[in-house]
Amino acid sequence: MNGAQALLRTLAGCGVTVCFANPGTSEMHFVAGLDATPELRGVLCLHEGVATGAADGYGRMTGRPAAALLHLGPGLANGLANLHNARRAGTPLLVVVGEHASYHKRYDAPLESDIDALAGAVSGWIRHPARPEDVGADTAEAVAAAMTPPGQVATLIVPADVSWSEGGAPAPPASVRAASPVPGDAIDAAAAVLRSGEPCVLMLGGAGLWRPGLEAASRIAEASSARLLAETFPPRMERGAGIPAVSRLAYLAEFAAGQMEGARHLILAGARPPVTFFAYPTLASSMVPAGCDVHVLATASDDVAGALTALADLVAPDTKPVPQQPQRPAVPGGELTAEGAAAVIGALLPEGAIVSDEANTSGLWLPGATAGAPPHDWLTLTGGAIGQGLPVATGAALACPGRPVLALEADGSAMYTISALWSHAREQLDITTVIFSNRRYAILGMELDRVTTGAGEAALGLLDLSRPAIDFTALAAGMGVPGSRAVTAAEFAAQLRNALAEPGPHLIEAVVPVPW
Ligand SMILES: Cc1ncc(C[n+]2csc(CCOP(=O)(O)OP(=O)(O)O)c2C)c(N)n1
Repeated sequence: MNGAQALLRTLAGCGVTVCFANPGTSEMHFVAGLDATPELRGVLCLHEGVATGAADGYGRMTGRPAAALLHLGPGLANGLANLHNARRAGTPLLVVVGEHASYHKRYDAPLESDIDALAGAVSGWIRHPARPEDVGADTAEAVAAAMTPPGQVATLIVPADVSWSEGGAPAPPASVRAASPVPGDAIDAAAAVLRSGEPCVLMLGGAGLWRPGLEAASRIAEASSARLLAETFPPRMERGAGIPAVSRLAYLAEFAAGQMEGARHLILAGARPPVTFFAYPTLASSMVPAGCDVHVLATASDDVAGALTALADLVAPDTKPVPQQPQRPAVPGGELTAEGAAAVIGALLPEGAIVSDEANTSGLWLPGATAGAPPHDWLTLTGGAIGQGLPVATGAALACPGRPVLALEADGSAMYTISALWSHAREQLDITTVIFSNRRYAILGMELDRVTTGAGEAALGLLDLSRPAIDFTALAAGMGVPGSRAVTAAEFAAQLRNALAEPGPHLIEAVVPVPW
């Protein structure tokens, strides 16, 4: 058995069943080994940003890593932005990077680069198996490292000669560390804060936004005066009718400040202390109000739901969670707007849907319009690196066959990784992509207005996507995805209904104005 075969057999033995791949010459032995490893499904992605984003979506939905197979330093570099998003999400994800044969490196061949430096920017764990004999154990450890709570990017850099040389053997799975239990002292301290009667915000993040954490948090809020808030960009949030509803902290610092106003205590459960997305000359970076004490109940690597449940049992032993009531907006009429599109989506969102949300400014009304829809999962842009939504939808659909996936995409962001549509078609994934076509980098227009005055034509030209207008239905058709365009709310509703009713991928270009 060669090193590549040992790698593949170990992955299969560790339960890694999907590999999002964009291979090159140094990965040919890995590719050749796939036929003998039917447990591992290779999914071709036409850009590495699709492969890494898809592995992120898969990991967020399953709690287990998918592999992303990338070609040397340049392939890894192409995938970095979505690995950054995965790192911020705490997603379990295994990157396999093929490297030049060890004896070839000193010749400084064209693809030679500093793979370690690139991997180091996003990985919590890096290993280079030096001999085929090491590959099995290193792979098993990589999978366990990726699953270290809450999850991290683990990168295995495999020289081509280690892949092709004999001497490999599969290794059994390595043990995975469980989420750390939260000590009783931290729970008692949070209980004391809640009992003080002083204004308190309980901020939830990570696994705290899944149903058990939300239910415990709802009990706590009911029995105390604590306000609940969710982190601004959660990796995966369970929401909808029957699940306690929690608002997310706003992206805009001015609104977020209002949500935090008056808090004397901030209890963090799986969330980081809130900060503004960027620095602004006139705003503080920290969103913690002056005079507010911060208490860490649980970090993202702790057992967040366990801590919340223990806290609820202390301060709210007889209190039940308050579920969101079912409620859907009416389908509006007239020209399509972002607000109207949100209402249509809220009206039609199917039960069990997975929403990959990269709608940006067009998504302002989505949380409200979908709050009372049947239960669903909501995945957000965790690291601010756009081009995540279509790939994450790809991975989520492969992770959860049988569940409908909606990719809600701003047009500018969609273009970064538009080739994900080709993978949607090739794998016949049940993904409905909605492109909010406002033909602008609208958020940057807003940011420009916030920090400068009198922007001229040259400046505004850099934020304009209308020359030429992007024909998303043609792009979709070119990649095998049936597409349509909607300019009225009624057209959008009819097209969304059809897309959701028919299995396989669809794209709807929703032509909307900028919301202001
Ligand atoms: C990888 C990456 N490159 C560039 C940016 C900077 N950026 C932030 S928002 C944005 C434009 C977003 O436009 P679009 O996706 O169309 O959303 P809209 O603002 O129109 O709602 C850009 C280029 C980024 N966040 N990430």
